[in-house]
Amino acid sequence: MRIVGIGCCWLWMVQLVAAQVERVEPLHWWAGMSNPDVQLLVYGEQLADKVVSIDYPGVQLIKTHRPENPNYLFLDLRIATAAKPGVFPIRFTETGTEAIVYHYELKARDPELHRLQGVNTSDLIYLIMPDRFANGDDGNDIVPNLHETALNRDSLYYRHGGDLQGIIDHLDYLEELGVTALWLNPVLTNDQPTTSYHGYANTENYEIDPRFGGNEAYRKLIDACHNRGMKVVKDLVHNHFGTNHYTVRDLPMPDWVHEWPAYTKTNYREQVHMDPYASKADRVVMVDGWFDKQMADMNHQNPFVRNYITQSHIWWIEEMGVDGFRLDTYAYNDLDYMAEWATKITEEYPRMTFFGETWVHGVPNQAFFTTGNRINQGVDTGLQGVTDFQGLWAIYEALNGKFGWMDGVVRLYNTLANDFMYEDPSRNVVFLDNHDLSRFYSVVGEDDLKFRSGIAWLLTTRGIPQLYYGTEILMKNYANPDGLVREDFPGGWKGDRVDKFTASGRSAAENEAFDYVKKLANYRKQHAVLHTGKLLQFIPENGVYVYFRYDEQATVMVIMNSNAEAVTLDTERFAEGLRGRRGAVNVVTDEVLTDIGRIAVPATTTMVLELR
Ligand SMILES: [Ca+2]
Ligand SMILES: [Ca+2]
Repeated sequence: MRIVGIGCCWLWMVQLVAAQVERVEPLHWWAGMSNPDVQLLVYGEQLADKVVSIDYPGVQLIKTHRPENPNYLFLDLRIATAAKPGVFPIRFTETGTEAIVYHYELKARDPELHRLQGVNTSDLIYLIMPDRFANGDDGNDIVPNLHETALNRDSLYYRHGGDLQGIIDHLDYLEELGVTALWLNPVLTNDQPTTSYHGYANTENYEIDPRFGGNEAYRKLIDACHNRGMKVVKDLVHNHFGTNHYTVRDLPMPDWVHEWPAYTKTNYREQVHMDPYASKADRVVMVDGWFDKQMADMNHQNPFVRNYITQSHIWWIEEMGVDGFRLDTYAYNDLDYMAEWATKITEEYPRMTFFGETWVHGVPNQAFFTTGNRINQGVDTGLQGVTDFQGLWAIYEALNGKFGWMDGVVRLYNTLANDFMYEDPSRNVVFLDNHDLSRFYSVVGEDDLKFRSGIAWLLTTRGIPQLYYGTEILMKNYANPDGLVREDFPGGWKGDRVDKFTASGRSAAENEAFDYVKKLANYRKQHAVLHTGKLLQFIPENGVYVYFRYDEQATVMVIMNSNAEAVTLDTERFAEGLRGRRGAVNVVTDEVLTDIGRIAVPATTTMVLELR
């Protein structure tokens, strides 16, 4: 369906050039982008001596770069506003040989993209590891020309066969739960020999892994989500490529990746970015050291690397209409590059949203990476939001710790009190677990009351809540090794013994958990006060933490009783939040409270009240 006629050109072109121009990336570009410049990477055998020419109205070849490796050329193109969509020949000539012609396409931009909303506080993000959620097409489980062909559902390390069709097949389930956005762990092709299922070692930048269904399945998923008003967050890895990426196997230039005399791991210490006393040696190892042996650390000081990565991200927005980005291993990147990246993305798409993974320790360390230069970082990264690990540890302490001057629920209060360090803390993504962490139900000792209490906090505090697949059905386990928290969603595979996508396949406790999440998530979805309402919190006393979300229309009161005993709360102290309201409805139970002067709060319970 997409531009009939290109197929003929393509066949003709393949016959002419397949031997020498293997790849041109980005695969295609668009007329009418606000940034007129694009840099094409051309890969093929012995291109170094070719003279390149382009003859197409509005497209100017500004410069041909010839890096050390003769198999690469980089072409700087400037595309005038007046350039029309179409296919144009790029000619590669050399004395005494026939010209190679590569047909490159400038597409028309999709006018629908102006509707791009980004992912914001109105959303509930659901994180899926695509290999482990559902297998919608067993025909793609094994792709023989890729390096890893073993499929073994009993192994924590092998592929299990989950794919994008499996996600499409369960969108009803997710919509019923109250999910409005999906974040998938990276889905680009990872043609690595082992443990390629997790997706964090891409070997292609323009291809969805065929084991997930390829680019067409990704388009189908995004369209299916958009048709339901759901969004899709793409997980991006700037920091590294898989070692089987063709540009890593055949480096365009010696400084394409960070090479070390012997394998050098990063030190995983974010502190070196902000430490006024840090040694240069430690900084270099943090940013230029490798995250893992299968993951080549990209040299972000190299402008060709920057262009190659940034353009591929713009391509996925324009090509597929992805709604948001999650930026992996944020602290391991070169921050000057990340600032440039954010500028280029937001100049092209002012409403695009993105948040960075900041698995770091302490609010200042986390805020350091965010936009606004609030603490004189020296670089304004442009990073809108972060994965709020500080909130995560605070809710763990609130649920599992013992109340004290600095402990228990006080940790939650203290953590939010530090929000002044962010330009806009509401853009932070709050969560209870993810693909790298022990599952929340296990963290709270499989205590159903603590589980519900955490869910209530997740869906009422500030920020964009994120749920990890299976948390809603009490999936459990500790992240040691990681595979234990990446188990298959029961029912996602043909022949599974139970199907927990359906109420009849779930136990009573699992249904209770599912229904609890569903009730609060859908309440949140329908009530703007929990998206954009202000937050007002009170100093916790006697193990009870009280906060309000309020706007002109509505007030929601949240009471977190962290005690193992029921309490009766005298609410006089909270008059500022009650704003004259005398009654309430319990959002979870629908129980009506006619007098909220004193409120009975059960043990280990977070009560969510809509004040009347
Ligand atoms: Ca499959
Ligand atoms: Ca790095």
